[in-house]
Amino acid sequence: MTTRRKFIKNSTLASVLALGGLPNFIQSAEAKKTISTVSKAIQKPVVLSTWQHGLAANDAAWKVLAQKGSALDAVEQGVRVSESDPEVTSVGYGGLPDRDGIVSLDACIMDENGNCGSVAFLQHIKNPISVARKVMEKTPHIMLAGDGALQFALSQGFKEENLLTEKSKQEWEKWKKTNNYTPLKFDKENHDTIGTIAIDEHNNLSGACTTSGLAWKYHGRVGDSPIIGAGLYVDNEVGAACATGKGEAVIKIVGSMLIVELMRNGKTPQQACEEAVKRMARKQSDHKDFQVGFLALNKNGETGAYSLQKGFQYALCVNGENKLIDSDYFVKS
Ligand code: SD4
Repeated sequence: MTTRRKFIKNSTLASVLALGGLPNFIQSAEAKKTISTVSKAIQKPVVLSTWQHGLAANDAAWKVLAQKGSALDAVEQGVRVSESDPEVTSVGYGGLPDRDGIVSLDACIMDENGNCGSVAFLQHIKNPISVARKVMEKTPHIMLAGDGALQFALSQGFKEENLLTEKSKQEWEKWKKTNNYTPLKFDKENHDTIGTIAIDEHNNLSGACTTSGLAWKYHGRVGDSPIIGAGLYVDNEVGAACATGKGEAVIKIVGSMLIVELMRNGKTPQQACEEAVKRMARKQSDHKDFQVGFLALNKNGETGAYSLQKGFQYALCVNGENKLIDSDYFVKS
């Protein structure tokens, strides 16, 4: 059996080799020296976020990271920007409602010590990620849902607000006229949940994920985004991963946890994302009809991204330089 220590070493070595690094014959002492040189050569901190609005999230996260702040604070501050932006219609305030016209939000957060907090089916609170963080820090629990989550948020000083903007209400009314109460399919266009993962100066990883979920969903539906292991997972020994797209498909393969475990076993972040998407495709015969995208980051600051379909973009910020990147994808025809 391979020990965890060996896994970590193998995974570091695999990362180095993937960078065109060490020849196979190198002795382990030399290898160690070279690995640490290479690791230092990779810039940290690093933060990456799903979709185009991930650029604004990264900017906010970077402000924290650049001042030697923690990855945990960075990811929370980052995703709050998307949550508060009414133009982002899949997250927080302005998120498209369920088929009954009610906005309900899901979010989770995880830190470098394996602590996590989550809220599901939360209504009337603009920044569910901060409620999730309070669940993590102030309760003996990990996940609060529905009315209980709202009650808890209010007890922590969060303000109750109407999250349905006029624009989202109009979209819902338009949809109602033509759609006979049938939820949308999770096609390639209708979602843009924010997932943000980061490594800070102190070499600590954290992640956050927050969404209003699928537009016109059944009232009460909860996706992958608040589920630790599905929408987000962080293991400070190995790496972090997050997901966007059809939550039902991500939950079935426990996508983010799977990616972290693949990295633990020696895959690079890119290889791990690809393997998770391929597993999903193998096991879910309708995979051509929906979109899922994953992001991953390892302890060396290396990143990966892969999606089922064309069109997944993510924002990567290294050394203060924030770029939007087109992800590679699986379904090529
Ligand atoms: C969900 N995964 O609720 C979320 C939605 C999403 O980009 O990611 N949209 O299933």
